[in-house]
Amino acid sequence: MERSISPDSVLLLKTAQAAGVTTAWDRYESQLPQCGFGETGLCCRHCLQGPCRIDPFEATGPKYGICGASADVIVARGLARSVAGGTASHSAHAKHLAHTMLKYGRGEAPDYGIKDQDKFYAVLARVGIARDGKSDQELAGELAQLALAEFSEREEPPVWLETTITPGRMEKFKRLGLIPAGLDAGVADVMHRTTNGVDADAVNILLGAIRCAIGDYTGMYLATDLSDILFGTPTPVIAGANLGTLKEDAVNVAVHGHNPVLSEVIVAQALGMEAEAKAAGAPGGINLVGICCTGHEVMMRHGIPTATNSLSQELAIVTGALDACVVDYQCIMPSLPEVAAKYHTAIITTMPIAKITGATHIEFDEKNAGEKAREVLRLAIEAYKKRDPAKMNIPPVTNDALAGISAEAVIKVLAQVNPDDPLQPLIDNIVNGNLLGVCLFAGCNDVKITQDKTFVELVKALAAENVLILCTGCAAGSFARHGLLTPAATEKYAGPGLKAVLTALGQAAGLDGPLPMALHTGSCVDNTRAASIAVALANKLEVDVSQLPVVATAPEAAMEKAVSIGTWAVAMGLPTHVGVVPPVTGSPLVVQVLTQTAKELLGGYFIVEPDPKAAVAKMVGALKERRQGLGI
Ligand code: BF8
Ligand code: SF4
Repeated sequence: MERSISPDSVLLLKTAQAAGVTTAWDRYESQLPQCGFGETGLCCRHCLQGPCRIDPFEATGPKYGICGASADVIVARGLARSVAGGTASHSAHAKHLAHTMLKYGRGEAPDYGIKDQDKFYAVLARVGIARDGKSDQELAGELAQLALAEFSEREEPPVWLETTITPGRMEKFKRLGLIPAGLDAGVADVMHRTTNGVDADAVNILLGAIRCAIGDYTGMYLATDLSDILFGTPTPVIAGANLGTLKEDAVNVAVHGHNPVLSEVIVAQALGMEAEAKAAGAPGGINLVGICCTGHEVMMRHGIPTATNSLSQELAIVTGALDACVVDYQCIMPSLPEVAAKYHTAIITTMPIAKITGATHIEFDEKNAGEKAREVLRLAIEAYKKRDPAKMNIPPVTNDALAGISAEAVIKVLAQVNPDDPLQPLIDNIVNGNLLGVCLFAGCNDVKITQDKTFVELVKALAAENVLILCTGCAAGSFARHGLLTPAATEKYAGPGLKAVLTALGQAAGLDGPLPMALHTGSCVDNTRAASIAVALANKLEVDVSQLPVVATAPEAAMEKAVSIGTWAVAMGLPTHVGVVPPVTGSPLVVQVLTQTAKELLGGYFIVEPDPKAAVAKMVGALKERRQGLGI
């Protein structure tokens, strides 16, 4: 199998092989063939009597685990725990931001403040905190307390859920018992009911997983709100992409992981340390780049280039030009110090819950954030001095990428067309057929399929069908690396209706050409930005999201976080495509619930389709079905 179609990855994979560096792709091959029981979800290790396996092929093979759990129960439990893993990750990210805001409110976080007061006040109003002449600092403390209260057991529905979805959806969730008792409570509930001897009804377990995923949505929404308040709501910005954004003459520092709490301070401190870098022999000063979602956070707020994605993170080191990689948490390969041992790169961990053996740990906290950021950058400058020019091999591949299209930015552009009613032009163009509908691209690269191939095929085909594309996280990173976040891509690939709409919006935004073919909506937690646009459309039309011609896709999904996001997308009413077969095929019942019953219950459902052409046909079919339902 071809490993990647990303030109920089292709070049560096050859370099890695020549240098004897083992990458995720090599380790994947060493795992083959992967265990069929695991692949189909038919393996359980939830108690010490296991592992138990169900044999789906041989009539004489075991059909029940030792405790009596059936294939359906084992598969549903496994999936539910993935959703809990994803939800716990996003929720920890959200809580981290709430704690930062709380510390700011107490005067214990000198490097932080309120960057977007308009959004701050808008969120306060939405969640029901009256300003009453209080200072921003006091209000920040109140908002943080309210945010933290979302996570534990509570009697009232989570505020960030109730105030951000359509009334109809809220009603439906209440009726189906799908409101989590709290965001962490949803995770704990799944862990409880999936342990030995609790829930032994596959459908009931899946409902628990959906409830947990609705908590995931809530935490993600909250995280985006707090990030925007603390660090600014993104506005359109042109940045670079690919590993060619590393510079030969600069101290190259990658910020990698997910949470902007650390990377924002590094960005702020880097400016003040340019002279130090130059004195160390780097005329280009400090060159910051991003990897994974931390990369997207700083890309959309500061125009910092996105170097690469999760799957190809090791290749950033293989350029021989990366002086430091500073990480927070999530999607960071434990192999980084091993790869770095062959080069000069300093791998720096910063979070108490995310250390890596072999890395340098500089523990970060908000009280002394600036000082810690300078310590990190100083280590990068020291590492730069050890760079070996003979090992340097920066691929000559860069692309421009327009990023920072927050929901607020979308509304602002639309308001140029119709100041009184910004959403109307979008609705008009959906109704008149210029736009067939909207597709949100999300999710990861997955080593099991050729990196970026499905992303690129799918996005070109959907754009040709006049589908408006939003993208986040590694999907946005993938498009950036292939030059698809550009006006030129619109000219080349968009169908006539989409091109006309993006050109009109581009003109309204004061650009020379159309808006990019895909709109970079942020990091993975920012998938809720796209959801908020869909909710605004639904509310204006007085319908539910489940009636809108909107679909989602994670064509190269890999992580548990993608599973929890996909699950809440379905819960919100979206047909949701996945291009990698999740470990559920061992239970026809679970497959049926996810792909069919969910549609009857929630309007949203999973479309599992690895073949790109067939996937496009199914998504276009889903959009047309929705249009028909609306009579357009
Ligand atoms: O949260 S898309 S590989 S980097 S999980 Fe990770 Fe997947 Fe990338 Fe961001 Ni999202
Ligand atoms: Fe086996 Fe049941 Fe224990 Fe799972 S919970 S390992 S199926 S005995």
